[in-house]
Amino acid sequence: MTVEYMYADHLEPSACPDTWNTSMRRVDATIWQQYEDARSSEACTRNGYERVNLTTGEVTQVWSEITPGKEATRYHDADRLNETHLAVADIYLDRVFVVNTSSGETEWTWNASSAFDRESGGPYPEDWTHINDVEVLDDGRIMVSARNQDRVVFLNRSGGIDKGWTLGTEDDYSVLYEQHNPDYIPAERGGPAAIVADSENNRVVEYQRTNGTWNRTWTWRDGRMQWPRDADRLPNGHTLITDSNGNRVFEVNERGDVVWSVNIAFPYEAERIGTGDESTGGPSATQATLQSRTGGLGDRLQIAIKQILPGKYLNGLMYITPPWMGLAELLELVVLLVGGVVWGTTEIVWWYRR
Ligand SMILES: [Ca+2]
Ligand SMILES: [Ca+2]
Ligand SMILES: [Ca+2]
Repeated sequence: MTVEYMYADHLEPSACPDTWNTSMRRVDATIWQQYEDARSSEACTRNGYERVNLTTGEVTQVWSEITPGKEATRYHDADRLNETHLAVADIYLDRVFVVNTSSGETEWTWNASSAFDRESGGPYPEDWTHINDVEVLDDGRIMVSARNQDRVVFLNRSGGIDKGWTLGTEDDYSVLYEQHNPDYIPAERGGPAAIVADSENNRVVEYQRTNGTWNRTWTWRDGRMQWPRDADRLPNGHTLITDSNGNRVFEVNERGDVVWSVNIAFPYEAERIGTGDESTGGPSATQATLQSRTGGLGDRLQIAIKQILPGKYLNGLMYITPPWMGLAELLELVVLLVGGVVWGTTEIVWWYRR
């Protein structure tokens, strides 16, 4: 009953370091100067990895590191490499590094700049790659999700990308659109396959690797799904899905039916306790002969209504509205406001004409 997780804790300016370790400086001097200027007034973030014993409640700090600022500087993920080492998805410096948690030393680094153009992805360097997930594979490689490049890449430990393995192409939204949390399913469980929360496409997908290419073998979406950010294939062939702006965590079976669903405000990711990390032990969609769900008539109607507003704006709107507000409530609010304005204007016009 022990759980390990990554956290990001925003600190008051007074709790932030006076001087930053030089390794924490961005290559770009302009941005660094902005941090220097803002340091007296701006908060910073402690990114840490800790372990909690759910029986006793005892919390053990494993490792942590402070980054300047708040936005796009909080690490989203770390994965355990062995007893003493973690692989960290460094969203701040656009890299993946392996840290020895006993010595605090960084022992291995892969810089995204060795593989991607500065013109790719988001604004450089503020939120360039938005690296949001890292997974240490049994074969020694590290799988990395570069959200803003719409790509999942496979790193070998000699420090390069396994080029033929990259899943997704920037701005080819038919494959991936700003994904989160890819999980690797190895050959012995019916892979190689990757199950991915294809967030901006409002779906969860699985790609199977056949003859050196990735082919989509499974898709799940319904009308409510909005910005999913995690999907775990469970050992029994079910899939645990985290629907961030749909405000729910739920599980679907092999036929694609929802077997249970819990409403929860803006979840990021979910784990089934006892089945191992992410999709450990889960079969590929091909092996478990999973059925896709792409939405019935009601779902398609809901999806069509949602498409009136571009996904990014809708996600932004869902992000700022209270968690109890779903798509239906949002539409009701729009009807109320538009109706109110039209009614009010009509009344005023009639008043003056009288
Ligand atoms: Ca991970
Ligand atoms: Ca997952
Ligand atoms: Ca998970």
